[in-house]
Amino acid sequence: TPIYQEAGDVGNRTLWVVFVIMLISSIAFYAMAFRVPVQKRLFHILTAFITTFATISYFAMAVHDGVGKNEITIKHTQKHFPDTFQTVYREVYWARYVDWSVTTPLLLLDLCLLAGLGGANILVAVVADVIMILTGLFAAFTVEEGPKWGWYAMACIAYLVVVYQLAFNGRGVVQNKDKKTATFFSAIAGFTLVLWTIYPIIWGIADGSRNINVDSEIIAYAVLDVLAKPVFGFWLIFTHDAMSGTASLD
Ligand code: RET
Repeated sequence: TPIYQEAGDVGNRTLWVVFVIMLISSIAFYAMAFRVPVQKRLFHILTAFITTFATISYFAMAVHDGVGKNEITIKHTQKHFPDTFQTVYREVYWARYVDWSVTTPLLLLDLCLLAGLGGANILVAVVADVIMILTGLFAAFTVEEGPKWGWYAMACIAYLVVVYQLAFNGRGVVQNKDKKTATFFSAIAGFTLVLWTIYPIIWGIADGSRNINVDSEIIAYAVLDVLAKPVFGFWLIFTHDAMSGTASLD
């Protein structure tokens, strides 16, 4: 008999809660955008778009549309008996990857513009980021262990490129701005890198090796997503608006 690894009530309720958080944050970011002059709206709009995509993706997961299944066969070897095989079906929330493939580049854009990175560096960060998410998606649907961790390794290498752009190039170039902006960039980019690094860890123990159930996986990503999008966004916008002279993109 096959084993089904699926979300229960707790997971489903969590998806709805995050949907509401993302929706309310989006409305707040759009409202805040309208209250500043149009030339100063770029961060507000970018951040509002990020939570808008998350709202759509969480809705899709909550109504169970953005969800597929991954089938793996486990072989049980027994002495003196023929081998038995067991099929495990685990839910794969592919809507996350649709969300991440759009929102993580936009989050990076927020940070790159704050630092004042040049076009080539921004492009490298964004492209590496898209490669990270797409290879992560392939990893999620690959059923054989070898290829699965191969895709995962590729995603991790792409992630290191993103880290390099923010931690080295971003930090270097932001020194040309005023001291407040440099300090703020270090804080919010540091926060981002710590949070983002937890995603591949969760992936490894949830989707990758199936050591935690689907409900725990949903909760772990829910906490990370709320920190990485609404909390990140409010922090960025309030601080940026408060920094005199840097409210526009200069
Ligand atoms: C995957 C698995 C493969 C290895 C790596 C990953 C990284 C994912 C990241 C996701 C960030 C998501 C954010 C969402 C915002 O709400 C794809 C999990 C490295 C860094 C910030």
